Amino acid sequence: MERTLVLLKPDCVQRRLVGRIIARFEDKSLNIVAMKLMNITPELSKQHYAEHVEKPFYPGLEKFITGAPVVAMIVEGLEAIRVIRDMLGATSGLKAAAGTIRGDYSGSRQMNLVHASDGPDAAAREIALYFTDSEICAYEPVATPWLRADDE
Ligand code: FUP
Repeated sequence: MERTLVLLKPDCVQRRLVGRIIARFEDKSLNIVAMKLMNITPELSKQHYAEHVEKPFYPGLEKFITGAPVVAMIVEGLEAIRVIRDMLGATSGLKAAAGTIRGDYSGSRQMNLVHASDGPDAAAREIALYFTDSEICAYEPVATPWLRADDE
C-alpha cells in the first residue's frame, strides 16, 4: 500500500473541476486519507518546487500556484504513486493522452490541474510539507473485499 500527495491546483478549483477530479480517484478505488482546502504561500511554493526554483519558468509557476486555493490530499492505494501519475498523463495538457485527466481537461503546460508526487521519496517529502500526522485519517473502506483480492 502506498500513499502519495495530490494537489488540485488553483486552475482546478477556479474551473469548478474539484468534484469531477476527486470522483475519478474514488472511481479507481483509491482511498483519500487526508484532505484540506488551503492557500500555498510563496515560501511553501519554493519548498514544494525546490528543484525548479532557479528555472526561468519558476516566477510564473509561483504566481499561478499561490493565486487561488488548492485542495491538498493524501491518497492511498496499491501502487498509488504510479497509478495516479498515469491517471494524470504527461505534464503538459497539450501532450497528455486523451482519457487522462490532463488530456481530457487541460490545454496548458502550466495550468495542468493536478499535481501528484513522482516517486516514493517525493511522496514522503511532500506529504510532510502539507500534512501533520494528526491530520491523516486512516481507515479501511468497507468495500475493500470487493475491490481487490486478498493477495494483491
Ligand atoms: P510534474 O512532475 O508533471 O508535476 O511536472 P514537473 O515537475 O516537470 O513540473 C512542475 C510544474 O511546473 C508542472 F506542473 C508544470 C510547471 N512547468 C511550467 O510551468 N513550465 C515549464 O516549462 C515546465 C513546467
